[in-house]
Amino acid sequence: MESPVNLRSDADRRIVPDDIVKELYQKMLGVFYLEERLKILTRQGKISFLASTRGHEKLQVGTVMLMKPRHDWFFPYYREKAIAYALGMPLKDIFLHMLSREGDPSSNGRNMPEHFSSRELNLVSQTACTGTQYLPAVGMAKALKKDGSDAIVYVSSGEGATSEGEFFEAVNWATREELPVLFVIQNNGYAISVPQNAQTTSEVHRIAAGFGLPSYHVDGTWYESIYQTLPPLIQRMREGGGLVFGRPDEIPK
Ligand SMILES: Cc1ncc(C[n+]2csc(CCOP(=O)(O)OP(=O)(O)O)c2C)c(N)n1
Repeated sequence: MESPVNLRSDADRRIVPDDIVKELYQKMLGVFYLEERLKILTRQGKISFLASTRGHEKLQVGTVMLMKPRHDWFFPYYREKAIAYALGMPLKDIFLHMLSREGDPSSNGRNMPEHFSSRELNLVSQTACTGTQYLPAVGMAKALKKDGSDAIVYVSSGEGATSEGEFFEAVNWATREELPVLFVIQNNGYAISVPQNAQTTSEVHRIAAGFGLPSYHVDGTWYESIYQTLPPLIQRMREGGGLVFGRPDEIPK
């Protein structure tokens, strides 16, 4: 049977060490089978909302692997159960949350599915309104910087949510104060039925440049590019250098 998980094998395996490739592959497979099961439960009417991570899971799992779980902070959006999974949220808790059951540690079944949160994992839920994760994420980064911590903050959304005012406020604030925030915009080309070209006349990875924030355009389905691009940026943020995004040849030394 053909593998359900594509690692873009040749290039990925040359650059990325074998143990990392294996861990990435195992975790992506875990997410794949999790999604398959959740799809069935949704069709059975047992889950009220499902946003598949299919095609996003390599970026999500692979980014967590390059960060420090339980030390760094995560403000994901609703299409990111692979973040919760890669951070180590137990499968039982993922299912309890998705099925809106009592005992769900995210919200005891009260919040909308796909809105994971966990105190131990430093994982914070957005609200059902898109874009609401951005300003609290920047506030968290400000608190971490004030405390002298080397922890950094991951915040993300699809390209559609970047049209919202909160995104611009957050990018401006984080850039102005050189806060350790990694903005990860997952551009799958569509915000429900709205294509990217109806969203902006610019390109999503160029928007932040207007605020003085260099942007990187990384192929999130190719782990080699993620593996080479993110670590120097993460390191720089940990050392107090604020936030950066840009092309690999622009990475500040
Ligand atoms: C403030 C607000 N406006 C609209 C919606 C309805 N809505 C939910 S998801 C979505 C599309 C978001 O697209 P994108 O940010 O590109 O993420 P994707 O689902 O493509 O990964 C919209 C418009 C919402 N939840 N909140």
